[in-house]
Amino acid sequence: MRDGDLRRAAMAVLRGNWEGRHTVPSRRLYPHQWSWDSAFIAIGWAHASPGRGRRELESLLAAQWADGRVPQIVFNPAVARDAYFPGPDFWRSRDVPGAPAVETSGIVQPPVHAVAALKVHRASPTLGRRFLRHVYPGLVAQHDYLLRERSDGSRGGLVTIVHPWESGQDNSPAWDAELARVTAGVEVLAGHQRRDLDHVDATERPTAADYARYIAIVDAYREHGYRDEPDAHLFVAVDPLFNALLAWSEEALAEIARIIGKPSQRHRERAAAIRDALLDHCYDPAAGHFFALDRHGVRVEEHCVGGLVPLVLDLPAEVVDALVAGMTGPRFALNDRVPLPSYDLTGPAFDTTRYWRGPAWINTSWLVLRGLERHSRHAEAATLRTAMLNAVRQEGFREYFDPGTGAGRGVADFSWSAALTLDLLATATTPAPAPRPLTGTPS
Ligand code: 2M8
Repeated sequence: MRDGDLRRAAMAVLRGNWEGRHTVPSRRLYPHQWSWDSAFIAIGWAHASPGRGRRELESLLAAQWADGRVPQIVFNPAVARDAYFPGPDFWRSRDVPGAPAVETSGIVQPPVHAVAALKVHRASPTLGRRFLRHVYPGLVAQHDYLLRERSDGSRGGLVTIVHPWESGQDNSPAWDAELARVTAGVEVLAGHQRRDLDHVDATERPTAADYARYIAIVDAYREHGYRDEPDAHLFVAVDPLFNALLAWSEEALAEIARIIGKPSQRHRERAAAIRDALLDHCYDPAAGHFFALDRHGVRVEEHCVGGLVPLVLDLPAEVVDALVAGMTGPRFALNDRVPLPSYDLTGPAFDTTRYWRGPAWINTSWLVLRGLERHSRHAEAATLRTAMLNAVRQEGFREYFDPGTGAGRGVADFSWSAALTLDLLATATTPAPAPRPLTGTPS
């Protein structure tokens, strides 16, 4: 398939999943609006219809809670209440003071939205300045919530996630040990009906034992009115991907602030502080990888693709070299056929089919690709870009891909796979702009 045909096919997926104010990740499996999906999708719309990109982010921010949290899911009232589990009757956001009028879940997802807003602005800068003025306060409040409620100042100020769903890498082996501490049996699922298994083979999805724990974690948080009180959380972890995207988005906020004539220094300082904390706490020089932390701040030595995502930040050269060595070595086996696996190909928990335990995803590879470009690792970036395009060309815009064969898995017509393909095609010949130096020198 030629680039022009691939572009048209990607645009057809986004148009087919457009709901008037937002885009569903998948009509069948995910029929509502998802937070970080919307950010990636807006990046795709920036190339196809910047107006839709703006609406995508504005509709998500319209569902922001009074405390600043941007919810993981915004439920579409026009969709059957039981079309997705856990749906609005499970989360019961309407019972919570400060929740928006539209029903949402009570947790968050990785904050890559300021990066998306900046890309949407750059696609149509004249109109976009008004757009940036409109979304800037919500994006600042989103970060303020995380830095205020999810960080106690320990671990250098890194923010925590309080549910595996908040990482976006739901059943990653990085969460296994922390999740195992949640004492919930499958009886927790009684009275609930998982809808994911109507659409995707059970071997690709989280197990019933995992789902029982996911539900128990939300039950506890909901009982606390989704307030981040210490005993509200059965699960606490630090995710390098989540924190790297927060820092990257702070850099984007600095640029947005500059464009709309507001002070930007605080954003640059925050970005640098998070980057430094990632280096101090999550980076293991012996392994050459960024690891997640458990609730006690101990590194979880599982090599997950999220541990390569800090490449989007300004990093010391020896750290970049080590990450690239890990990516091209046996654990991630960078090649031009299949995007990066979500988890160590040689790891004890590796699984070719279960979605965040091995399969290759377009969004995480896209993040790593942008990181490689930032550090002028053009050869590796070109290889990864070829792999991503080969995957979608051969298999279509699937949700994820078998990390060995490249066979498409999960649902078809998955929005962020299409959206980020549009970004890849649009940026083929444009070298990434030189990174702006941050406050402070990387240690
Ligand atoms: C997957 O997560 C949802 C829960 O949020 C699910 O499995 O039901 C993940 O891949 C997540 O990263 C993604 O945002 C979501 C929608 O595409 O699906």
